[in-house]
Amino acid sequence: MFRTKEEFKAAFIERLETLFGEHLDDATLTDKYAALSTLIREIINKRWYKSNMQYRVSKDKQVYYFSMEFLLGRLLGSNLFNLGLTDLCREGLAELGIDLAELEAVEADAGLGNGGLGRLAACFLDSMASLQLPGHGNGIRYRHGMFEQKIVDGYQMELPDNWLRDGYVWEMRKASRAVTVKFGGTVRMEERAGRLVAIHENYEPVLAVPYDIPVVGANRNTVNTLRLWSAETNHFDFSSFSKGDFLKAVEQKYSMEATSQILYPDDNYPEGKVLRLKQQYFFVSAGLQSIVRRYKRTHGGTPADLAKIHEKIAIHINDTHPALAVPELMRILLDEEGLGWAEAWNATCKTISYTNHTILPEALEKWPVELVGRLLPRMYTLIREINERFCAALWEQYPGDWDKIRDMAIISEGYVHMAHLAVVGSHSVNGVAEVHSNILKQEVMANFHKFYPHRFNNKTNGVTHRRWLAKANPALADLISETIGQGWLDHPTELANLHRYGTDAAFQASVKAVKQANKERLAQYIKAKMNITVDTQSIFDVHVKRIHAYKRQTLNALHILDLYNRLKADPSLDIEPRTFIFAGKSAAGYYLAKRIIKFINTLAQVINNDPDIGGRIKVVFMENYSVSLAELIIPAADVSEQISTASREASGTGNMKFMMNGAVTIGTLDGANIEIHDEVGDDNIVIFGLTADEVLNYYKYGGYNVLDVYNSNPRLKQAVDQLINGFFPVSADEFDSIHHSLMRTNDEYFVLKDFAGYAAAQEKVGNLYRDQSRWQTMSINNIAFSGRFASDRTISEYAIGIWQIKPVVIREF
Ligand code: 26V
Repeated sequence: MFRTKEEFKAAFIERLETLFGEHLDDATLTDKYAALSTLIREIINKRWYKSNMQYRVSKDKQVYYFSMEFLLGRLLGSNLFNLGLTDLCREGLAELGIDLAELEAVEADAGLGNGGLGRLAACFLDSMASLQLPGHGNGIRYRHGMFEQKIVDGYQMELPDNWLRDGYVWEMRKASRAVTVKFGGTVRMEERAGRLVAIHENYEPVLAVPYDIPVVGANRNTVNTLRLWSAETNHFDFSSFSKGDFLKAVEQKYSMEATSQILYPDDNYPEGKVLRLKQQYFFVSAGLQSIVRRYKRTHGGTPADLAKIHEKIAIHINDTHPALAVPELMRILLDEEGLGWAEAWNATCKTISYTNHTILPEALEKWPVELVGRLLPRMYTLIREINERFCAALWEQYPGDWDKIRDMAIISEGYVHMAHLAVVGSHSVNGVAEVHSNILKQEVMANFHKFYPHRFNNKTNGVTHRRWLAKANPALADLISETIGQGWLDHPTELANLHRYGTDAAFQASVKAVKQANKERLAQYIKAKMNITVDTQSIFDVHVKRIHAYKRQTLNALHILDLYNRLKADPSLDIEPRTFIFAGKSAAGYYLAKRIIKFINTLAQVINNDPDIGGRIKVVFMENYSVSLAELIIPAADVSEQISTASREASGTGNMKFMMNGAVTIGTLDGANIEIHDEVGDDNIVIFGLTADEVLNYYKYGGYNVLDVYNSNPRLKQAVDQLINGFFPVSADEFDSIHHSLMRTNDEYFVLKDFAGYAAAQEKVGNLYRDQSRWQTMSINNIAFSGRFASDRTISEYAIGIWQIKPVVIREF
């Protein structure tokens, strides 16, 4: 370990020599990245070992966060930050003529997630370690993460992500800890010593090999573990091989290893593929096997010991994707550890807790019974047993009410309903923002809430302020610390002390200067990547997130089109110049979302090249949105677009990241926007549109007719017509699907209904921006009241309210 800059420089130079036999002058960026990251890894490893030792001896309860996605982004910068080594390394490297930021950029993003749900899991890992909580991740080591998006002629193209190409310095393969996961085959019940036991035969064994990634906590010594499982096989079909059927032998090996090859890129957009179900069981079974194995070593392996597993272990499932944890933990306790049903069920429910992340009906997971029975025969018999017992309990409570029982059953109409399995098999069910949790209780899961009233609760999401403020926006972080001290880094609610400076002219000027520099940095990137010049004096109005109908990128785009129409009609129109920035990926098979991307790009092409506009408005669609790109874009935003149809966005987390960086939200009363509004008050946010209650009422009772709105708003009518009247230089039917989704299916997401409110809100934004002092006050107040949205707050609520775990102090060394 180096303590001073001089020691660091010496260690770094030596590392280049020992790793590559290379002198500093000859080393490439990649070599320098390897030298620095391996040095840091060694520091981490020592703390990792200590943490593991401490967890073993302290025997405290630990939590495992099961998630199909962990959208980590890059780790060098966040590890340096959490170790408190950023300044020392940056300065040391600078003296060697090396730019730390350039080294950080060498690292590939670990894009093992789609969007909000996966990034939330990554923020939670950071907060658990930083709060000294013994909490670990369990997931899949996808060979290919989220696809790389290219925009070609305005269309999204998907290229495979290859994040492991140059190796991954932060992972440690643990071949000796591999476990076997069994697929297919048959199950029969046999009586042995007076007990019915399940015998699973003729299955396909897949070897699950763990790769552990250290999760470094801020400042103190905690290093937790993210365990990602890779499917491998040591089975090779020698009989086919020796018969000369080489292909068959190799094919079987590949099919077994396929399980962890790809991340499904369908955020909130279902694709019920067999391989996805296989992935779900793969990481759930492997994770539980390794957790139980460790539990037995530490706490004893008798059935009586295992019946108390919930006293030492909490398992949290991130959405329903890991809901097979319920039957799999039952399987282990019943079949492998010899517990009886009642004890096993008691322990299982008390161990598992579940978070719901979406109420979009099409995203609620269900698997065909036939598929579950064929791929996971033992899981299927257990799910049936759980379902029968649950339905019997329902019958007790609601005798004769078949409709209700059918509605709540785990298995019905030929499907296994994963959310029902998760609710029945856990002790806590939470939503991710107040409004979302209330909709769960009152609408989507109302029957379950009546049956299990104490099981439901809310945990409003948060984001790690270390990555999203301190690291992504170092100049703002320094300014904050100079102004209110450094306490906010450990206690983010102390950001509220900035409120006093909201009207302080000097502080306003400093905040503005930081924003300006961030805008220049983003503008340079846009120029270099896309050869578009944007006006850094204009409002940077930013809409970045997955492309989805309910997120309403279309509403934003139609408003831009309307603004353009008005500027064309009246060149003297006095508007505040604006740069509209979009980014986001569409699911590969989501036709409408892909056309929305093309629409935005076409709009950009028309507007950016129209001399009449003279650059007063510009549209930019940045390709390949990712964690790293978000870190560049968000600190440069003036305006944060959070305009989902009310009730559809469970929480949103981008909204929180923008707020922390001083952007002003234009948004609907949806998800966590409502709580942001509560924190900052009416004066510091621009709200428009239908409320969640209004939307839900329309869905239930009807009463909305898109034609009424269309016919009564000529500006809106013009913009909607332009989609299909040949206005755009594309083939005549290019935007038919967008037009259809608005006009032919009665505008499911209320784009037209909210248009006038949105246009008025946008006008208000423009006017507010003109009063720069007023705007800076708003910006500062957003930063000041963002402390509640730090994931440290969220995680302490989970720790106290759901997991019942306490911090474990890792001794100083
Ligand atoms: C769902 C599905 C369902 C079918 C198969 C493919 C697939 C892949 C991913 C998902 C996840 C959808 C849920 C999700 O990402 N929800 C988002 O969670 C964020 C964190 O809580 C929240 O902020 C967003 O509002 C919510 O949309």
